[in-house]
Amino acid sequence: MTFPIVYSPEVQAARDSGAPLVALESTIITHGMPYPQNVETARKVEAEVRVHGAVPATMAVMDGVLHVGLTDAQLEALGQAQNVAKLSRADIAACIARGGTGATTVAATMICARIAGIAVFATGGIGGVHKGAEETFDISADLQELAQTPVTVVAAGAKAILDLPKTFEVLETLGVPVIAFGQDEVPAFWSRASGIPAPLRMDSAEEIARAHALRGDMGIPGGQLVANPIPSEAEIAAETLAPVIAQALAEAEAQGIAAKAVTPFLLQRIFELTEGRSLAANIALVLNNARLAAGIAVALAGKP
Ligand code: PSU
Ligand code: MN
Repeated sequence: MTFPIVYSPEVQAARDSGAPLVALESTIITHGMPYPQNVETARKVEAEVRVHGAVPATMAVMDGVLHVGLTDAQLEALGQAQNVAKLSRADIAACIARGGTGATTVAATMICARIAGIAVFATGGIGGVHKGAEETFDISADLQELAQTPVTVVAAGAKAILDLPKTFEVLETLGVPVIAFGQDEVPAFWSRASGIPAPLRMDSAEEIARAHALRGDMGIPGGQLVANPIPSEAEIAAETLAPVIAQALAEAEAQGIAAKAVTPFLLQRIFELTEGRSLAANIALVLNNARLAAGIAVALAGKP
């Protein structure tokens, strides 16, 4: 490697023994949830991956070094840090070059996972096409990354703050497989239903692992998006959320929030407006995704 990369002791041991690994992002920690729930959730997500037979590798850039796997102290420090950059494909190399510190979005985490040879990644929701994109052109770099980088991403769909039909249309255009897990429609992050039929449906981790491996064998670039519905007991009905999302979007527009700030602003306002209910749902769905991702990683490693 010609750049500074450090594997945590746990991840290094997994690499040495060929144990299955699951990549985790860090933007959800620094920009997606408030402290201390962010660090508590990150710890629970890592534990969930371990319980299901894989080793978690949370990605972050700290002081110019790409970290694959964070120690508990590093996780705590990142969760408390202020003014951490939100890194995507465009700026991760620049951050390392400058000796900076930044959290990885879905796009940047996929890049890190590929570098580390990790095939599976669990997160909450991917970025996508924002409502009003026909005016703002705001489309997350996560979608392009899914088209290029061979990592299977387990998410609860795209966040309901987005224009879901346009998001899935772009994924289709980019040739990204969108696989709903165990149901016929794609989930909508905080709720199980979106009304959008799933392009693909799979019911087992093994099948998803086989499709991932086959794409590699066939030389098809890019990853897979596994859209894993939030557990029923944790979901929030779309009707309940619609006015909250509308209010958050209106505030973002009134305050001129743009570019990278849009998604964190909306998530924060929705947490506030739902008095934490959206946060509880967010935590439940990330844990659910960690579980499935571990199952896929175990299946890919060919271990029972
Ligand atoms: N999903 C969450 N919380 C988050 C994000 C996703 O539940 O904080 C983050 C992810 O890191 C995703 C990013 O890649 O938001 C998308 O940002 P943007 O829309 O600016 O591309
Ligand atoms: Mn954007």
